[in-house]
Amino acid sequence: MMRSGFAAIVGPTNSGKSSLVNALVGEKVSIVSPRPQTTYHGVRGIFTDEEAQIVFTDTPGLQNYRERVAQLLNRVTERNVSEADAVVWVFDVAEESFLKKFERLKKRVVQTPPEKTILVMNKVDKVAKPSLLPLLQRFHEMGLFRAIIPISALKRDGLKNLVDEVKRILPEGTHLFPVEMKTDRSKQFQVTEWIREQAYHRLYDELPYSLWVELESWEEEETQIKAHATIHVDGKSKKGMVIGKGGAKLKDIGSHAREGLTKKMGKKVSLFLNVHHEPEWQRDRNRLQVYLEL
Ligand SMILES: Nc1nc2c(ncn2[C@@H]2O[C@H](COP(=O)(O)OP(=O)(O)O)[C@@H](O)[C@H]2O)c(=O)[nH]1
Ligand SMILES: [Mg+2]
Repeated sequence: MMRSGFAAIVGPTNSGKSSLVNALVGEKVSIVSPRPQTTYHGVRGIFTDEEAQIVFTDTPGLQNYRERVAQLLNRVTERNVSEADAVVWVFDVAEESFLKKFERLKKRVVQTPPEKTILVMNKVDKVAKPSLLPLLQRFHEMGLFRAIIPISALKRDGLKNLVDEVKRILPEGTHLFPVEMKTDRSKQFQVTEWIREQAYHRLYDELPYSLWVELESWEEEETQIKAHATIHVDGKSKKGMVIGKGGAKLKDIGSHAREGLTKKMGKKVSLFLNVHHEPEWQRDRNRLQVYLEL
């Protein structure tokens, strides 16, 4: 019997959700960063074996801020949860405030029935094993989860346990996507994301949501891709930061994104980037909704 369905990956920001989806799929489909709030969209990573096809949906980290952007990002996540057969909560157990974060999100956890809800304790590579036991016990007693699974997305530990557990939740069904497909996102989307990821890496302290990338043109041939893209920022000073001295920062962002994309796409990728200062684009609700696909 073949099973198939959707598993939403949710949790606080920076808990390793995108890393986990990439590890499960065996390929990078979603961008990762040490900064919080990197994922904006529901990005699907597709896992297929002989028994099942699981469509894991990476989601923006849940926020308690009252800011408009945070609220819209929460909505992206909520929608993905409501469409899912299984819900996988991911927490960083190595983080000091992990239990506090859990308590804050509990009102959301209880919204899905335990039969379809799994708790993943991520980053166990950073903690001593014995300290996990009381935690496992505590979460088990809550009765909110059908399974509690310690993993390390980074070291790829415990992934099989998670996959097996999700398989048990999914309904009977055939493939939802072609077997060789790893993500529902287009190459064009990936290009803009890989640029955003590099901008995040290189502008460590300035951001978080004040930057987005728009594709201006796309030319694909058998051996190469040429893309023009614009990095939109919301402040004049930020434009300068993204460009850097003599254009050095922008060049750096472009060359690292290009390197990753060339590897990923299996053909030469050339990127042409420019930066556009757009005052307060985040306050433009319509525009944000279009960008976040709401
Ligand atoms: N040590 C360790 N670091 C991890 C693990 N999973 C993710 N990370 C790191 O945690 C940070 C946030 O990861 P990311 O996947 O972007 O988190 P997200 O915001 O939940 O999507 C990145 O620096 C990752 O490399 C893990 O299992 N162990
Ligand atoms: Mg993420």
